[in-house]
Amino acid sequence: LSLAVVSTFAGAQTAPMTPDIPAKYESPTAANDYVKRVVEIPMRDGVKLHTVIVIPKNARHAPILLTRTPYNADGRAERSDAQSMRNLLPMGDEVFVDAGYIRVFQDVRGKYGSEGDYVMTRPLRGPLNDTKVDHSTDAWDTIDWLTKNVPESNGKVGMLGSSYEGFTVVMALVNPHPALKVAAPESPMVDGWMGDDWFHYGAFRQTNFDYIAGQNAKRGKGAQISRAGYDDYTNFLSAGSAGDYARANGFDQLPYWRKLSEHPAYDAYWQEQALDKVMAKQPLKVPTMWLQGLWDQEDMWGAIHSYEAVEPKDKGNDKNFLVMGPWRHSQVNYDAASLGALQWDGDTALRFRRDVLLPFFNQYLVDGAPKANTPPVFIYNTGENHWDRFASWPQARKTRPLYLGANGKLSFEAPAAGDAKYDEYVSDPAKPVPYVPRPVHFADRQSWTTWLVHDQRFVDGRPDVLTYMTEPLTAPLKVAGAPQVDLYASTSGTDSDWVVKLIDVYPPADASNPTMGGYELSVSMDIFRGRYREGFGEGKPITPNTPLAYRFGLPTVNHTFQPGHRVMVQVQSSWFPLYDRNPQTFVPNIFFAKPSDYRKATQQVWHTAGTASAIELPVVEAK
Ligand code: PG9
Repeated sequence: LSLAVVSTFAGAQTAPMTPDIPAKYESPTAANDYVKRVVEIPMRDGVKLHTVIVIPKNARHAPILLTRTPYNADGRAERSDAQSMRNLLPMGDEVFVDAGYIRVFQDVRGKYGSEGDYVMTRPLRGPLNDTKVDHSTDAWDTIDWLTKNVPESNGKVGMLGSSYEGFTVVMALVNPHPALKVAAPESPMVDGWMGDDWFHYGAFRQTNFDYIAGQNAKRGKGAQISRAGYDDYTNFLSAGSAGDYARANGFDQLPYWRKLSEHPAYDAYWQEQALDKVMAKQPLKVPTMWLQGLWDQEDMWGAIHSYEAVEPKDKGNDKNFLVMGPWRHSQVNYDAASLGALQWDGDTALRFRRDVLLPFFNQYLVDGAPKANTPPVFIYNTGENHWDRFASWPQARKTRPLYLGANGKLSFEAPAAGDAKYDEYVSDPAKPVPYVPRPVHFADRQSWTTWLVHDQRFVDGRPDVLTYMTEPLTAPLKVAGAPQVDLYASTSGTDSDWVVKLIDVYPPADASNPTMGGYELSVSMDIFRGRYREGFGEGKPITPNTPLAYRFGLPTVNHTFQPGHRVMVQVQSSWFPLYDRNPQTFVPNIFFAKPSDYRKATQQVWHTAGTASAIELPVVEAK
């Protein structure tokens, strides 16, 4: 026995102290049904962009599906360590894999494997960008290279991607390469001030601190902000202003924070970057499907406003398409049979990807593919639980004012003379209204992705939240378009936020689904920073104790309030800690408000003739 051990040992080729990590290790690929090529594609300025190309084995004349990402191209193309392309690529890609597409992911310049400088949502060349490159040129150069260097392809490229990746799709549409044949910007980041990601009508979204640190502290995966405690309500409240929070967490080192905080108003910095305005200037050259969720907690503005901006120039009604699903942000690429407590009619995202998106892409990308039966507008009715196919949007041609009245009444009848003129509450910045029940934990993904459909009963009844409600409906009430807020309100302060929520109140009991009994489902809601009442370009102090008009659009809806349900409107003046607190005293820049600027204010919502607060509902009248 001892001889055998010695002889085995003597015959061994690998010395015991050979380092155990080889210079290079590659998994065997013979069994894979795809080939992966990783290439560095040169741009016109010499910068090389890291690009992962996944090609079905034996592909010929295959179309290319391209996504340009700040989120690690290598990682986007390795969902699992798989032998099959279907398992390798993200879930949303499965329908394209089954159809034989070549899939390409590329790191945008300056992130992960790509060379160059990273500039957050790099503006187009022009007043804000004096370099020779932007995402429009990078997409052009990439598509040009792909059509010349991927022999398995048919030279036709489609682009798709959600959020930041959707923003890069829109950028590619600004001056599209001729080989770009079709595009789907999914929840694209289009206007960061009006309602995508950074602000909503000027109110800053503090969840962005985590995003900015994660995105900008390093070229690869960035930094995490450490927390004093679990409850972000307490963490942010004890920090003071958003600027105080930033300073305490080292954000002065991050140029993007400095840019954001130097531009609190909708000045040229934001206006120049608003891609819906850019897209509106010329007709679309590439068939484009603008797509987003109806409860998109991150990019609620971009797709619908781009669709609406471009539509007047789509003379042939053959280039501009709109899709809105009953989805959270980016849920189009995942399972969408439910959202929070809401159950849909099957997996709404899969059905869309399979039955609408893929045939649309095939039509323009697959040689000889039939014309797809693509509806100009494909939108989910969230009250009746089905998809609608429409020729145009919005469906409602006019709006009907739903009036806020005395004693919590909400109705289509204007307020009666003799009723109380207003309702009043005290908004205290030391006790802001939470946007979800405490403890608030931004990192809780379930809470973040479903907060827009959270049951609003948790604040209904708070002394600083006003509630107005109709009688139970006797007939369906269908709204299809963007509700407009027409609020007459006064504040004892010199600045104020106004949060307005349009809510579907379910009947008190539902034997089939008991937990939905009395559910207060927000159909559409938003926040408006009062200092921008007279114009977004510059914040101005509010005249105290005077009813003034606040007009702003709420997110688009396609919802039928069912008989037996009631319509509710809630009004409040904070939504914390998602939105930074308004000090309620006018200061030049709210980011840097001092503790003494934060003051209680008495708020009044008016309902008299001449100052009749209402929500203009885009009602589709029954035939
Ligand atoms: N909503 C994210 C984002 C996009 C653009 C800028 C900042 C954030 C995203 O999901 O990509």
